Amino acid sequence: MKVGIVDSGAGGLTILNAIQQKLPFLDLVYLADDAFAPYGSKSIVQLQDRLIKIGSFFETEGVAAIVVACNTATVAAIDALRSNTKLPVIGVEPAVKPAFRMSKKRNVAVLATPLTAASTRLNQLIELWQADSQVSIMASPTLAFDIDAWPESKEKVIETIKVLSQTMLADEVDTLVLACTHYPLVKSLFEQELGQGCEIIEPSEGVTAQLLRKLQEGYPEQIETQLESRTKGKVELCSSLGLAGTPRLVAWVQCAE
Ligand code: DGN
Repeated sequence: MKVGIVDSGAGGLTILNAIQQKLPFLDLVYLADDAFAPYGSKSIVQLQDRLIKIGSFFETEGVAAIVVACNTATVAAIDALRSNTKLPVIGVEPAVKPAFRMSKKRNVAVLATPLTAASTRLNQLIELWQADSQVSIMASPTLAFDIDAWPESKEKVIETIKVLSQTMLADEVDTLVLACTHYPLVKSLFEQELGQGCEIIEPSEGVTAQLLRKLQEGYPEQIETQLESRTKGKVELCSSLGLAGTPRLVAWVQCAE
């Protein structure tokens, strides 16, 4: 059984990793949509249009479900994608609920792209779970893009994380929600700056659990058998710029444009 995963770049690999660990029998097609990156600086309409096209691509690939492994694309365009495909679509949401539960000082920071930070969805989630906690929403317009440009951008990434972490430490934040799937790729840099007094939360396990639920709903018997087997699925990495050597993808992007 095949599942499609999309992000603007490398960020969704953090989700792919978790899926592979928990559901190793799945064949995974990962699309790094680098021809359209960064998603964080696109308009909602542009992202809706793009995700609908990506949905059609995954349909032609014969996937059983689509994982939108990107907070920005989820808040901006998941509803549009769901209305345009019959496939189950799993998105990734900022993990604010566990963060508010975990924070002893009742002081949480959420770090995201500007589009996610300003989204109605993030603000609704905060309103729902915040209770008496303080929350700082922090947006970085460059961090996801710079992480994709690693290792050339290493110094820039380190500097950005240092500056963001200093603000969080000054605010006495004890729980940080990484609300962009690129950020867990550099979790160790955050840990280095923030020290042990700050928990860092990311969403990959939650997304994997949700994917499993959806697949069990659609294919109960097949999934039960696969969960018991030791079959290992294939992983195909595609890039819409063709960087990963996938001519099929390049052709698809050209005809979709
Ligand atoms: N990984 C994307 C997210 O979770 O929001 C980043 C999108 C981007 O391209 N900036």
